[in-house]
Amino acid sequence: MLYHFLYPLHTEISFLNVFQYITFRTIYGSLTAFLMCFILGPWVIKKLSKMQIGQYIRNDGPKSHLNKSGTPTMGGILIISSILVSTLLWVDLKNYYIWIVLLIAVAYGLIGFIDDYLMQVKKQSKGLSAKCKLVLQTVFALIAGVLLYKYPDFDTTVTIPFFKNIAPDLGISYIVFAALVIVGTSNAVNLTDGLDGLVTGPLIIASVTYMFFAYVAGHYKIAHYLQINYVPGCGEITVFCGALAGASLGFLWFNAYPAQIFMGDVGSIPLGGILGTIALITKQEVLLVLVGGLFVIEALSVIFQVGFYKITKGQRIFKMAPLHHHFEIKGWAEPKVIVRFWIIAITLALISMSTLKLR
Ligand code: 57M
Repeated sequence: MLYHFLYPLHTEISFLNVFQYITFRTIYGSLTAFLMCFILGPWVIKKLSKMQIGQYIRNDGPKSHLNKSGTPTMGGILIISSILVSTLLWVDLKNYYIWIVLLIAVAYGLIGFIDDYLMQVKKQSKGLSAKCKLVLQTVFALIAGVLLYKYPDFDTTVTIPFFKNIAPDLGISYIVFAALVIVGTSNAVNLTDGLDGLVTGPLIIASVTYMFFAYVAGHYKIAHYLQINYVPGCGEITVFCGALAGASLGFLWFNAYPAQIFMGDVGSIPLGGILGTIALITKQEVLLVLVGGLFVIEALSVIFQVGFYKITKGQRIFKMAPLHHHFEIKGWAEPKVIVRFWIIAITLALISMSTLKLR
């Protein structure tokens, strides 16, 4: 909105010309979202504690988690609201892609909210069933897929990192592919959210990485020079990535070990969905396996653990899945697991950036 109100005035006040620059709006979009989370954080924590919206801790997990019982949860409300406010303030609202990513943010936010609401507020032992969550996630992901497919400027080829000559055109099946990416990322991020700041750190890393990819893909000359897909209009996603990184950073202030607040499903489900959608829009879909490699590793640890457990009727590969629990049970201190997993996420993000040159 600031862009729409202030930029047109640049003919009278030349300083307002800066509003045309994506870089300027990205920086201030990040700061807006960061400050919103940072300033409102203590108030939200107090409010959630007063409403007794505290985390219930399963007693079959690592024992160190039992003293986390009652930690305020549903902090995702703060993250998603900060992203929404900052985005509405700083982006060009005429941009088509922004509305797709906002659709996923709001729809997935509501799915997560209902799930948390049933468990944390209504104190039911179970929230939405896994099946119901998956169906709802798939429906909205398919809608996003259709919206992308229908957009005339959108290309349904898939870029394979390191192989610039391999780019299969999925045609209409891109819709199903898009849904798989969005739903898969949402669930992988949700599984990773099991230690203080464990998911927030890598989310910041992934959003900063995609901030670069969105800027580059939306800039005709740079995209051409680096030989990556040029996506007209994708530059605005840079501003959105800034808001995502800023809000996550502001939340991390309170979610860092020992956490004063958890994000809940209302945070992890939409944040993962958003990341998947950004990967699609920037045409760096397959690269998400590397940018969000930590989420992939965590999800695979669950798939292998559950598969092996079923096949062998009770035997396990890991001491407990997802993988972070395995290291906790092995005796690593929680902050050590968290920081080491962040180091892995940073390394993978750096490797993914190298694909800009290696192809
Ligand atoms: C949610 N949620 C955390 C918090 C957070 C299929 C199965 C592997 C599913 C998996 C599962 O349910 N995962 C998704 C993970 C929970 O955190 C809440 O949930 C939100 C995210 N959705 O924001 O509100 C707990 O995680 C800890 N936490 C922190 N700091 C944070 O900043 O310490 C979260 C955020 C919190 C807190 O303790 O209560 C969770 O782990 O439940 N299930 C599991 O992860 C379970 N694994 C399991 O059953 N493994 C089995 C195999 C055969 C599937 C095995 O390996 O034997 C474990 N989860 C827990 N206890 N809590 C089992 C033991």
